[in-house]
Amino acid sequence: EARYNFKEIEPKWQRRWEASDLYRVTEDSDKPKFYCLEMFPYPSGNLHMGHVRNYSIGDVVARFKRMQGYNVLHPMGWDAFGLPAENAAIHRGIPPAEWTWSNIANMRRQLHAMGISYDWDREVATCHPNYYRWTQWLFLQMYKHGLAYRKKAAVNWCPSCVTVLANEQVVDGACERCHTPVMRKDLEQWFFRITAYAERLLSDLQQLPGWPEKVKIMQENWIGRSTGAEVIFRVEGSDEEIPVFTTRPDTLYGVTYMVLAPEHPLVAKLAAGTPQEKEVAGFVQAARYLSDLDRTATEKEKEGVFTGAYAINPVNNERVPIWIANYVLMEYGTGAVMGVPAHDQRDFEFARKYNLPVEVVIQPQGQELDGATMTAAYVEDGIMVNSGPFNGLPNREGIGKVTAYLESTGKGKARVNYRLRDWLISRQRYWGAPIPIIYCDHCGLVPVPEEDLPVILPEGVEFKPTGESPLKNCPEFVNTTCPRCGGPAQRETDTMDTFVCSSWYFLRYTSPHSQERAFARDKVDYWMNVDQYIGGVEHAILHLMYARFFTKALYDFGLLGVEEPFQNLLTQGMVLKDGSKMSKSKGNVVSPEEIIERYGADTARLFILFAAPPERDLEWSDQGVEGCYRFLNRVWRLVAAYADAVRRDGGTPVVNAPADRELWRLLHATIKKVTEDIEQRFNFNTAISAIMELVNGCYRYQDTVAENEQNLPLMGEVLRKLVTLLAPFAPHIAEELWQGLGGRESVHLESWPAYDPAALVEEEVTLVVQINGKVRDRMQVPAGLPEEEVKKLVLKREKVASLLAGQQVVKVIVVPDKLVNVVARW
Ligand code: ANZ
Ligand code: ZN
Repeated sequence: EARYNFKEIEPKWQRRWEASDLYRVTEDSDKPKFYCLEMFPYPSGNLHMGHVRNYSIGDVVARFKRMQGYNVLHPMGWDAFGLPAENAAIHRGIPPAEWTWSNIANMRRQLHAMGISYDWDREVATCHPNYYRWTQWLFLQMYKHGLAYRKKAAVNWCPSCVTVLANEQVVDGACERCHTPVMRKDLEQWFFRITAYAERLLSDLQQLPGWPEKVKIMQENWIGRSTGAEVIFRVEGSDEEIPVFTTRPDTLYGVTYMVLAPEHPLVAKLAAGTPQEKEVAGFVQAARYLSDLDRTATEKEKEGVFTGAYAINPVNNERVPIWIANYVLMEYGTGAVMGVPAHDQRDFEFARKYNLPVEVVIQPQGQELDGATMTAAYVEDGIMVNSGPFNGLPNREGIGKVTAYLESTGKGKARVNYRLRDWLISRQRYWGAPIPIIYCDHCGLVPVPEEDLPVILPEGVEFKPTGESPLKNCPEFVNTTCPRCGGPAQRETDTMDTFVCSSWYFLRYTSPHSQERAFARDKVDYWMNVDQYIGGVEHAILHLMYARFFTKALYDFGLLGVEEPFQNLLTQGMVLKDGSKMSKSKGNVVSPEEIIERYGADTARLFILFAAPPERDLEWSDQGVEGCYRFLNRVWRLVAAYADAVRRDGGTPVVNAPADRELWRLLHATIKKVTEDIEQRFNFNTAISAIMELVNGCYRYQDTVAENEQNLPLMGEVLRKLVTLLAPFAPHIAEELWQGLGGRESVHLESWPAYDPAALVEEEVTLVVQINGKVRDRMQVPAGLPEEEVKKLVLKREKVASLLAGQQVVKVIVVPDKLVNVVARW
């Protein structure tokens, strides 16, 4: 009998599945649909263990659902635009397209070698003109609906990557990719108006019970909703007004100064002609080199300068100095803050540093605060004091009352503020989807007509990191004619953030070949939304927020019938080695290709699914891999030992003998456990251990039951079910063994086994009967029989009664399902 030769069977089945279109799907209204999606990879060149984990998890879900009778869409593609391709071009002279496509080819080959059940016919690559044409088209829809706009903005600028970064790509004040501190720079940029969806993005999180709580909390914090009021301060001696956003209108009488962000448009005007003018200009210049995070960090020294101008407090007409300071951000609220040092810690520190007055307006119950002597801001609740008509009110009530007063006098209004900023999508980069806009001297900004799409990314472009898009060096691209007047015009040379491309790829999978539209309405309606999305938690904010925004916008444009893209989300843990994340920089990488070469894809998949539940981090273990490989060999030998006999001696099993009944019970208990572990909890690890138990049970049966008494129809049934249960985890070996057991069609077309609840009951057990500790008898009783019943039964037995004749029963001790001991005396 042949040994387990994964090197032969894995490529063989991969070829046959491919040739028979086993995983190809089309819309089928007779079946319930299931859309199973793993986050598509960036084609860096090679699969890493994180990919292997992500796709193995997804493949179990897809195969399991397919066997349960669902019409399963399980696609794969490439998030193929982005910086690394461009860096390869700069450092190694390889054109980005060539680098990307050859990486895709290699990774596609590696994915095939893993035996994942993708419908490859639906493969997409975001860098293909057939794809980015529709990314451009979606940009135009955003533009048409007022959700894409251009403005000059102070942007995050990475001096090392020489590009603009989205707020989301700035981590701890530094570029997320190269960790260089980020600067501020004013540039004309394209934005998507995601802030128009802030409220829906927040409140619709409640419609997502199938998302991890931690991801929803991260999104909630990112959106950062605050309620309060906008209060309008007048500038003394001018018509200018400065609105401020505050969450504490109850402290309005405690304002002792006002602060503007250094970039606030009024700054230069206010300081003009004052003795402070020069100092102010110097301060503004310096602030550009500080990131938002550095500016607002609580441990950071608050610094500012007086502008020389004054504002008027609208409730008491007090005159307060206007300062500028690094702790106020232009992008938040109105870019201006009312300073209330007695009740805000940052204001307090600022006031103490620059000798500004501290005025208490909220008094704690039973305690007298003094602004001159207090050592920290009082930020708790209390009673309003020094607040004119509001004196004596609890401050929580005061918030509403002061706001109402401001509204009635036209000096302010209630306001909700979000931390979420509009999404900056321009990149001064080559390898991305060109923004389909033309600038005409005569007509101004003109969108490229839809029928002229795609705006093709030209080849043979020169790369010089200048901070401008390399497309600027390409006159054939830049120079064009105006679609409106036919005169000379220039193309936009910025490309789109790659997060734009990945915000709609799950829709393209539903009609990947369409030349007419981004996605066909009937197909997208059939498949959406994604029933199970699986990926890394590092995308908790960016990608998942943008994809939700796109889905909502397209719903509003009437192009989609759903408002949320991903019904259920599973965020997988990391793959660790020696306690830290597997990564090139740590030099602790185990390459999937090596593992597949040595043990086969089935072992690699099984190990990664067995080593930890999907959401937890997983520690790589060579012994663990070895163990999984031994297990598959054990399954192989077991099936090989019975395959011929089972094929000859088929039929429905008759289960009578106790050993047969035990094996039958174990089979059904295993089916139940594996089904529930996959379906309810994604506990693939415990599902796999249950399958291992079943294999042990089979070996026990083989070892303890004489060969001529072994129930071959039963064994056949058990092995066929065993192989079926194994199929989602280790698809190649399962297929090979299935054929060995006489299967005609693919095991992956089998129905998922159902268990028989009746088979789970352990029907009868044998009790040992003792009298005064000596074994005297045995009796068969129903399993789990209550103690009282056992006592009655044992005393009624003829043999026991005769042995006890003339004696007195003192007590009866019962060990349930095992033993009963009668204690008796003469
Ligand atoms: C006066 C005040 C008094 C404030 C008080 C707080 C406490 P969240 O909760 O994050 O929304 N603020 C407003 N705009 C700002 C900006 N552009 N840069 C820096 N700080 C800004 O915080 C809102 C509070 O942060 C606002 O309420 C304002 O300070 C400050 F006892 O106004 B408050
Ligand atoms: Zn024109």
